[in-house]
Amino acid sequence: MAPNPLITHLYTADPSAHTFNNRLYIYPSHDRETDIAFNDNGDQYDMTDYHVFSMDSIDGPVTDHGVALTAKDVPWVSKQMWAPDAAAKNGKYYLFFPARDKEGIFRIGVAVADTPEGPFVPEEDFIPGSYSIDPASFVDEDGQAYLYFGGIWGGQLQCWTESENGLTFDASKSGPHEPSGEGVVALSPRVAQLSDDMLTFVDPPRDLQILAPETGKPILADDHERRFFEAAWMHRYGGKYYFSYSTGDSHYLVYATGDSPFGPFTYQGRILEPVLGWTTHHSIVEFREKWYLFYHDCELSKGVDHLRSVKVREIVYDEEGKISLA
Ligand code: FUB
Repeated sequence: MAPNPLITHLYTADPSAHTFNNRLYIYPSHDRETDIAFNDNGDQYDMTDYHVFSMDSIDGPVTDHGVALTAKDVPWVSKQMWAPDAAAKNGKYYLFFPARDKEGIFRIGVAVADTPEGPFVPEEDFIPGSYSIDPASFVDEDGQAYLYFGGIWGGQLQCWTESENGLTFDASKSGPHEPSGEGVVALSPRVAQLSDDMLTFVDPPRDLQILAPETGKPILADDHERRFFEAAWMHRYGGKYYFSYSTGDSHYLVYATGDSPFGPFTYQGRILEPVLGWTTHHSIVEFREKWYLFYHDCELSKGVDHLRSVKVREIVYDEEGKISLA
Protein backbone atom coordinates (compact mmCIF):
# COMPACT_ATOMS: atom_id res chain seq x y z
CA MET A 1 0.00 0.00 0.00
CA ALA A 2 1.36 3.47 -0.89
CA PRO A 3 2.19 5.49 2.23
CA ASN A 4 0.08 8.55 3.00
CA PRO A 5 1.42 11.97 4.03
CA LEU A 6 1.84 11.98 7.82
CA ILE A 7 1.00 15.67 8.13
CA THR A 8 -1.72 17.27 6.02
CA HIS A 9 -2.50 20.64 7.68
CA LEU A 10 0.94 22.05 6.74
CA TYR A 11 3.50 21.28 4.06
CA THR A 12 6.56 19.62 5.59
CA ALA A 13 9.84 18.35 4.09
CA ASP A 14 13.35 17.11 4.92
CA PRO A 15 12.21 15.04 7.93
CA SER A 16 14.82 14.30 10.57
CA ALA A 17 13.30 11.68 12.88
CA HIS A 18 14.61 10.69 16.30
CA THR A 19 13.46 8.51 19.16
CA PHE A 20 13.61 10.55 22.35
CA ASN A 21 12.16 9.19 25.63
CA ASN A 22 10.47 6.30 23.77
CA ARG A 23 8.52 8.74 21.55
CA LEU A 24 9.13 9.45 17.87
CA TYR A 25 9.95 13.10 17.09
CA ILE A 26 10.10 14.62 13.61
CA TYR A 27 12.07 17.79 12.83
CA PRO A 28 11.14 18.82 9.26
CA SER A 29 11.38 21.94 7.15
CA HIS A 30 8.09 23.87 7.06
CA ASP A 31 7.33 24.53 3.38
CA ARG A 32 5.14 27.50 2.52
CA GLU A 33 3.44 29.02 -0.48
CA THR A 34 5.54 31.58 -2.35
CA ASP A 35 5.36 33.26 -5.74
CA ILE A 36 9.09 32.78 -6.31
CA ALA A 37 9.53 30.86 -9.58
CA PHE A 38 11.28 27.47 -9.58
CA ASN A 39 15.00 27.74 -10.30
CA ASP A 40 18.10 25.58 -9.86
CA ASN A 41 19.31 27.78 -7.00
CA GLY A 42 16.38 26.67 -4.82
CA ASP A 43 15.09 30.24 -4.24
CA GLN A 44 11.53 28.85 -4.16
CA TYR A 45 12.31 27.03 -0.88
CA ASP A 46 11.65 30.16 1.15
CA MET A 47 10.89 28.89 4.63
CA THR A 48 10.69 31.02 7.76
CA ASP A 49 10.14 28.72 10.75
CA TYR A 50 10.19 25.19 12.12
CA HIS A 51 7.47 23.10 13.77
CA VAL A 52 8.25 19.95 15.76
CA PHE A 53 5.96 16.91 15.47
CA SER A 54 5.75 13.71 17.50
CA MET A 55 4.06 10.31 17.47
CA ASP A 56 3.46 7.69 20.11
CA SER A 57 3.18 4.93 17.51
CA ILE A 58 4.23 4.75 13.88
CA ASP A 59 0.66 4.50 12.58
CA GLY A 60 -0.93 6.67 15.28
CA PRO A 61 -1.83 10.37 15.18
CA VAL A 62 0.87 13.01 14.72
CA THR A 63 1.00 15.84 17.27
CA ASP A 64 2.03 19.28 15.99
CA HIS A 65 3.85 21.02 18.86
CA GLY A 66 3.67 24.37 17.07
CA VAL A 67 6.42 26.81 16.14
CA ALA A 68 9.71 25.73 17.74
CA LEU A 69 11.93 28.39 16.15
CA THR A 70 11.28 31.30 13.80
CA ALA A 71 13.68 33.27 11.57
CA LYS A 72 12.88 36.61 13.19
CA ASP A 73 14.24 35.30 16.52
CA VAL A 74 17.62 34.41 15.02
CA PRO A 75 19.83 37.52 14.79
CA TRP A 76 22.14 36.25 12.02
CA VAL A 77 19.46 34.86 9.64
CA SER A 78 18.19 36.69 6.54
CA LYS A 79 16.07 33.95 4.90
CA GLN A 80 15.56 30.34 3.83
CA MET A 81 15.45 28.12 6.89
CA TRP A 82 16.20 24.80 5.20
CA ALA A 83 16.53 21.21 6.40
CA PRO A 84 17.10 20.96 10.18
CA ASP A 85 18.08 18.18 12.54
CA ALA A 86 18.03 17.65 16.30
CA ALA A 87 20.16 15.88 18.89
CA ALA A 88 19.87 15.06 22.59
CA LYS A 89 22.84 15.37 24.90
CA ASN A 90 23.55 16.44 28.49
CA GLY A 91 19.79 16.41 29.25
CA LYS A 92 19.21 19.12 26.62
CA TYR A 93 17.98 19.16 23.02
CA TYR A 94 19.77 20.89 20.16
CA LEU A 95 18.23 22.02 16.88
CA PHE A 96 20.75 22.45 14.05
CA PHE A 97 19.49 24.46 11.09
CA PRO A 98 20.85 26.05 7.90
CA ALA A 99 19.84 29.48 6.66
CA ARG A 100 21.29 32.36 4.69
CA ASP A 101 23.12 34.93 6.76
CA LYS A 102 22.79 38.69 6.13
CA GLU A 103 25.28 38.38 3.23
CA GLY A 104 23.24 35.64 1.56
CA ILE A 105 25.71 32.90 2.52
CA PHE A 106 24.33 29.63 3.92
CA ARG A 107 25.54 28.95 7.47
CA ILE A 108 24.48 26.53 10.18
CA GLY A 109 22.99 27.63 13.47
CA VAL A 110 22.15 25.86 16.70
CA ALA A 111 19.33 26.47 19.17
CA VAL A 112 18.82 24.83 22.57
CA ALA A 113 15.75 23.57 24.47
CA ASP A 114 14.94 21.66 27.64
CA THR A 115 12.41 19.40 25.91
CA PRO A 116 12.41 17.67 22.49
CA GLU A 117 9.56 19.84 21.22
CA GLY A 118 11.18 23.14 22.16
CA PRO A 119 10.75 26.09 21.95
CA PHE A 120 14.42 26.36 20.99
CA VAL A 121 16.55 29.37 21.98
CA PRO A 122 19.04 30.23 19.22
CA GLU A 123 22.65 31.20 19.71
CA GLU A 124 23.37 34.82 18.69
CA ASP A 125 25.56 33.82 15.74
CA PHE A 126 25.97 30.80 13.47
CA ILE A 127 28.41 28.02 14.44
CA PRO A 128 31.88 29.44 13.76
CA GLY A 129 33.43 27.72 10.73
CA SER A 130 30.05 26.39 9.50
CA TYR A 131 28.85 26.77 5.93
CA SER A 132 26.50 25.24 3.33
CA ILE A 133 23.31 23.35 4.25
CA ASP A 134 21.56 20.22 5.56
CA PRO A 135 23.16 19.59 8.97
CA ALA A 136 22.69 16.05 10.31
CA SER A 137 23.79 15.44 13.88
CA PHE A 138 24.91 12.07 15.16
CA VAL A 139 25.66 11.15 18.76
CA ASP A 140 27.75 7.99 18.86
CA GLU A 141 27.48 5.26 21.49
CA ASP A 142 30.45 6.76 23.37
CA GLY A 143 28.61 10.11 23.65
CA GLN A 144 30.78 11.93 21.08
CA ALA A 145 28.66 14.05 18.72
CA TYR A 146 29.33 14.90 15.07
CA LEU A 147 27.73 17.22 12.53
CA TYR A 148 27.54 16.14 8.88
CA PHE A 149 26.59 18.78 6.33
CA GLY A 150 26.86 20.12 2.80
CA GLY A 151 24.87 20.51 -0.38
CA ILE A 152 25.90 21.51 -3.89
CA TRP A 153 24.21 23.93 -6.37
CA GLY A 154 21.83 26.07 -4.23
CA GLY A 155 23.51 24.69 -1.11
CA GLN A 156 26.75 26.52 -2.06
CA LEU A 157 29.23 23.76 -1.12
CA GLN A 158 31.04 24.31 -4.44
CA CYS A 159 31.61 27.97 -3.54
CA TRP A 160 34.06 27.10 -0.75
CA THR A 161 37.76 26.45 -1.32
CA GLU A 162 40.38 25.50 1.24
CA SER A 163 43.74 27.09 0.63
CA GLU A 164 46.77 28.19 2.66
CA ASN A 165 44.84 31.41 3.34
CA GLY A 166 42.01 29.43 4.94
CA LEU A 167 38.51 28.90 3.63
CA THR A 168 37.31 31.29 0.93
CA PHE A 169 33.85 31.82 -0.56
CA ASP A 170 33.35 32.51 -4.27
CA ALA A 171 29.81 33.81 -4.89
CA SER A 172 30.25 33.46 -8.68
CA LYS A 173 30.02 29.66 -8.26
CA SER A 174 26.54 29.86 -6.64
CA GLY A 175 23.69 28.05 -8.37
CA PRO A 176 23.83 24.90 -10.51
CA HIS A 177 27.62 24.59 -10.68
CA GLU A 178 29.79 21.65 -9.70
CA PRO A 179 33.08 20.09 -10.82
CA SER A 180 33.03 18.00 -13.99
CA GLY A 181 35.48 16.31 -16.38
CA GLU A 182 37.35 13.04 -16.87
CA GLY A 183 38.82 11.77 -13.62
CA VAL A 184 37.58 14.77 -11.62
CA VAL A 185 36.52 13.74 -8.11
CA ALA A 186 33.08 14.73 -6.75
CA LEU A 187 32.78 17.27 -3.95
CA SER A 188 32.66 15.66 -0.52
CA PRO A 189 30.17 16.22 2.26
CA ARG A 190 31.76 17.55 5.44
CA VAL A 191 31.94 16.25 8.99
CA ALA A 192 32.95 18.09 12.15
CA GLN A 193 33.27 16.84 15.69
CA LEU A 194 31.01 18.83 18.03
CA SER A 195 32.20 20.24 21.34
CA ASP A 196 30.79 18.74 24.52
CA ASP A 197 28.31 21.65 24.85
CA MET A 198 27.21 21.01 21.20
CA LEU A 199 27.63 24.68 20.25
CA THR A 200 30.95 24.69 18.34
CA PHE A 201 33.19 22.53 16.16
CA VAL A 202 36.20 21.01 17.93
CA ASP A 203 38.25 21.12 14.68
CA PRO A 204 37.65 22.59 11.24
CA PRO A 205 35.21 20.46 9.21
CA ARG A 206 36.86 17.75 7.14
CA ASP A 207 35.97 15.99 3.89
CA LEU A 208 34.05 12.74 4.13
CA GLN A 209 35.28 10.37 1.44
CA ILE A 210 32.76 8.23 -0.45
CA LEU A 211 34.51 5.48 -2.40
CA ALA A 212 33.29 3.52 -5.42
CA PRO A 213 33.39 -0.22 -4.52
CA GLU A 214 34.76 -1.24 -7.92
CA THR A 215 37.83 1.05 -7.74
CA GLY A 216 38.28 1.78 -4.02
CA LYS A 217 38.71 5.39 -5.13
CA PRO A 218 36.50 8.47 -4.54
CA ILE A 219 33.30 8.67 -6.61
CA LEU A 220 33.77 10.90 -9.64
CA ALA A 221 32.03 14.22 -10.22
CA ASP A 222 30.28 13.10 -13.42
CA ASP A 223 28.80 10.02 -11.72
CA HIS A 224 25.51 11.79 -10.98
CA GLU A 225 23.72 8.57 -9.98
CA ARG A 226 26.09 8.09 -7.02
CA ARG A 227 27.85 11.36 -6.18
CA PHE A 228 26.91 13.32 -3.04
CA PHE A 229 24.50 16.19 -3.68
CA GLU A 230 22.79 17.05 -0.32
CA ALA A 231 20.66 15.61 2.53
CA ALA A 232 23.32 13.88 4.63
CA TRP A 233 22.25 11.40 7.32
CA MET A 234 24.26 9.18 9.64
CA HIS A 235 23.12 6.15 11.61
CA ARG A 236 24.71 3.08 13.08
CA TYR A 237 23.56 -0.51 12.54
CA GLY A 238 25.29 -3.78 13.40
CA GLY A 239 28.53 -2.07 14.39
CA LYS A 240 28.80 -0.23 11.02
CA TYR A 241 28.34 3.46 10.26
CA TYR A 242 25.83 4.21 7.50
CA PHE A 243 26.14 7.51 5.65
CA SER A 244 23.15 8.20 3.39
CA TYR A 245 22.39 11.11 1.08
CA SER A 246 20.54 12.45 -1.95
CA THR A 247 22.05 12.35 -5.44
CA GLY A 248 20.15 15.56 -6.32
CA ASP A 249 19.58 15.85 -10.06
CA SER A 250 19.33 12.05 -10.45
CA HIS A 251 16.87 12.01 -7.51
CA TYR A 252 17.99 8.90 -5.59
CA LEU A 253 18.47 8.31 -1.89
CA VAL A 254 21.60 6.18 -1.56
CA TYR A 255 23.96 4.96 1.15
CA ALA A 256 27.55 4.06 1.89
CA THR A 257 29.05 2.23 4.87
CA GLY A 258 32.24 2.56 6.88
CA ASP A 259 33.99 1.69 10.14
CA SER A 260 34.44 5.19 11.56
CA PRO A 261 32.20 8.28 11.83
CA PHE A 262 34.88 10.10 9.79
CA GLY A 263 34.84 7.51 7.01
CA PRO A 264 35.97 6.54 4.49
CA PHE A 265 32.62 5.18 3.33
CA THR A 266 32.08 2.73 0.49
CA TYR A 267 29.02 3.17 -1.72
CA GLN A 268 26.49 0.33 -1.25
CA GLY A 269 23.35 1.15 -3.23
CA ARG A 270 19.98 2.86 -3.37
CA ILE A 271 17.43 3.16 -0.60
CA LEU A 272 14.68 5.00 -2.48
CA GLU A 273 13.93 5.54 -6.16
CA PRO A 274 12.88 9.04 -7.33
CA VAL A 275 9.70 10.42 -5.76
CA LEU A 276 7.21 12.98 -7.15
CA GLY A 277 9.06 16.33 -6.96
CA TRP A 278 12.63 17.44 -7.66
CA THR A 279 14.09 17.07 -4.17
CA THR A 280 14.45 13.93 -2.11
CA HIS A 281 15.58 13.94 1.51
CA HIS A 282 15.35 11.52 4.42
CA SER A 283 16.30 10.18 7.81
CA ILE A 284 16.63 6.66 9.19
CA VAL A 285 15.60 5.90 12.75
CA GLU A 286 15.05 2.92 15.04
CA PHE A 287 11.77 3.03 16.96
CA ARG A 288 10.58 0.16 19.14
CA GLU A 289 12.94 -2.35 17.51
CA LYS A 290 11.95 -1.57 13.93
CA TRP A 291 13.75 0.69 11.46
CA TYR A 292 12.07 3.44 9.45
CA LEU A 293 12.87 5.68 6.50
CA PHE A 294 11.29 9.13 6.76
CA TYR A 295 11.22 11.02 3.45
CA HIS A 296 9.07 13.49 1.53
CA ASP A 297 7.32 13.85 -1.80
CA CYS A 298 4.95 16.28 -3.52
CA GLU A 299 1.85 14.07 -3.78
CA LEU A 300 -0.28 16.25 -1.46
CA SER A 301 0.48 19.43 -3.44
CA LYS A 302 -0.01 17.52 -6.73
CA GLY A 303 3.58 17.98 -7.78
CA VAL A 304 4.44 21.54 -6.65
CA ASP A 305 8.17 21.16 -5.97
CA HIS A 306 8.43 23.49 -3.00
CA LEU A 307 5.30 22.15 -1.24
CA ARG A 308 6.30 18.77 0.09
CA SER A 309 4.89 16.30 2.63
CA VAL A 310 6.58 13.89 4.99
CA LYS A 311 5.99 10.14 4.68
CA VAL A 312 7.41 7.03 6.35
CA ARG A 313 8.27 3.48 5.21
CA GLU A 314 9.68 0.60 7.21
CA ILE A 315 13.10 -0.65 6.10
CA VAL A 316 14.91 -3.94 6.76
CA TYR A 317 18.54 -5.06 6.71
CA ASP A 318 19.67 -8.40 5.29
CA GLU A 319 22.46 -10.56 6.82
CA GLU A 320 25.08 -8.49 5.02
CA GLY A 321 23.62 -5.23 6.32
CA LYS A 322 22.10 -4.20 2.97
CA ILE A 323 19.06 -1.95 3.26
CA SER A 324 15.75 -2.51 1.48
CA LEU A 325 12.20 -1.22 1.85
CA ALA A 326 10.00 -3.61 3.87
O1 FUB B 1 14.21 22.13 1.82
C1 FUB B 1 15.18 22.88 1.15
C2 FUB B 1 16.21 22.00 0.54
O2 FUB B 1 15.60 21.10 -0.38
C3 FUB B 1 16.91 21.08 1.50
O3 FUB B 1 17.86 21.72 2.29
C4 FUB B 1 17.44 20.07 0.57
O4 FUB B 1 17.94 18.91 1.16
C5 FUB B 1 16.24 19.83 -0.32
O5 FUB B 1 15.35 18.91 0.24
